[in-house]
Amino acid sequence: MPALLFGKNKIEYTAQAAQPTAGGYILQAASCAVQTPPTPRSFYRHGWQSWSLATWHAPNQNFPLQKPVSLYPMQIDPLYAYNPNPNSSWVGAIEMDDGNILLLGALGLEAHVALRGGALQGWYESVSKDSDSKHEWFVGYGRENEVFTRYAELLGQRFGRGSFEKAPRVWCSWYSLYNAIDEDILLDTLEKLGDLPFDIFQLDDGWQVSIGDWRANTKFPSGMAALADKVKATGRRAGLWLAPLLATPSSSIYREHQDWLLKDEDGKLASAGFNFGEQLYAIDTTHPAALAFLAETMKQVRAWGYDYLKLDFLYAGALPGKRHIDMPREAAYRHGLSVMREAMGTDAYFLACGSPIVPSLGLCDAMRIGPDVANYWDNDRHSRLLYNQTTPGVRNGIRTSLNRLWLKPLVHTDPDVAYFRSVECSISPQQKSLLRDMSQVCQFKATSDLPHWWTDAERDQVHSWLTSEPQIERTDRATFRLDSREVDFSPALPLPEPPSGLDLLDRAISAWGGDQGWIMSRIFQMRERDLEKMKQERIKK
Ligand code: 9PG
Repeated sequence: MPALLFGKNKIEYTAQAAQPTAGGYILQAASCAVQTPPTPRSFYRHGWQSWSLATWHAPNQNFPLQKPVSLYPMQIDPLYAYNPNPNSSWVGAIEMDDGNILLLGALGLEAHVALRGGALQGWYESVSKDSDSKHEWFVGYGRENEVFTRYAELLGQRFGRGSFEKAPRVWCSWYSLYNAIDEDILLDTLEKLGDLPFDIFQLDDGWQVSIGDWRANTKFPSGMAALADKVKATGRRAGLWLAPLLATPSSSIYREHQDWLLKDEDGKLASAGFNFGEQLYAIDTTHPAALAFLAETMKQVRAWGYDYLKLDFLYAGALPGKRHIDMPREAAYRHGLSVMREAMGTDAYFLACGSPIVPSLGLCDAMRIGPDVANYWDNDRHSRLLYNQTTPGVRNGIRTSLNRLWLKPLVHTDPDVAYFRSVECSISPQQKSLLRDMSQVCQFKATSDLPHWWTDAERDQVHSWLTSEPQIERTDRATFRLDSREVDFSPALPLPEPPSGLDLLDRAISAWGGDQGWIMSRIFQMRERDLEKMKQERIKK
């Protein structure tokens, strides 16, 4: 077997061709294998989209299946959900006892890496007929930081980078008000933010008629442009959330344009998961009329005055299925994204969320690099019983974001919001400060706290967080020096012990419940009612 040389180390490989490059080699192969030195200490697994788990774990660790199954399209790459070997999207790596790593990373779309049979095995899902030459990989060996940096550099050469120098500081409505936003409460919040230096006031989910009908609902009687004007009058820019690649049964797209939606192999509508109390379907980004709708939607929100766009649930554009034009799924997604980017203009700031990572590079300015945070550290039912690390929680958010920091040279990295409030919040002060430090490390600051929830001291903390720009030095995988302060994110890193014994029954019942649409819809409705109550009690007084 031919070998790659790294100093005195010889690493055997199979691929059509290998050429040296700075820091390693470029392989050409639709599928390739790189032999790993014996007994690697851990394996780096990289989840497909923003919310999917990225982690280091023991090479022989067997994971229970993540549940519930109905959420697979929304949380992981559904094509590999049942693989007994953990699947890594585009890139995988192993760490040796001496602390060096060996990384295999794709430089193209639709690529996967697994650790199997003593080798890092990489394959491209859709192989073009012409040759292996279009299917490139980077193999690097050495210090973790350096190897990932070189991989990111090569990705940047192929896909491009975001063009804004600094990330704006964002107030976002989701993690306090959730769907319970309306015109009055937002204007009240805007006023109470006073002169705190937020650059963006961003409306999240809750303003639209339905998922697919991107018009103001009855809670916004003055319309979307009027609200943007009010935001701009405070010297801030207006931000808006949309999930443009989704459509639910209550939308007019579902009723009138089923030809715009992705189908499965049997010609039925492909599921894009379950959320908002409804089944989710995906827009087919190869359909000309659907593309025209996407472009029109982007132009409309810009015309209203929104120039920070959080485009969410983007994975829907890259799901496996039958498309109007038969093309590889991530290429189809990238095409859809480029049409939206073009329509919104380069002067808009585009945050991609729930987005497949590599296919979004160069088209967005920022990317969510982990699951949602929440006003709690962890949800044991989700993380341990259902073995699902993609659902909301501070621990899940920090873990995956930390393991995605290598993306920083390519895109602004959004670890989700930080919390300062003590009301409506069960995170400990230490956990809150860890989350804040994560936003400093990512150099992306956002919060959703309602200003009247803050004590004076908390408001001061928000101010100094927004205005400070500490020197950041990474001292190890999980440790940093921010100016002269040591920060250690390791409390968020361990994965839960898989359930056993009686817990397995509990797991089965929870997993079953999670797959019942009617139960999930009921839970959604109850949550909405609770939120309204919380709003009446906490906000309106
Ligand atoms: C609005 C929210 C917020 C949030 C986004 C996204 O896997 N899941 O079940 C899942 C559902 C929702 C979700 C993330 C994951 O939240 O990340 O910031 O905008 O939508 O609905």
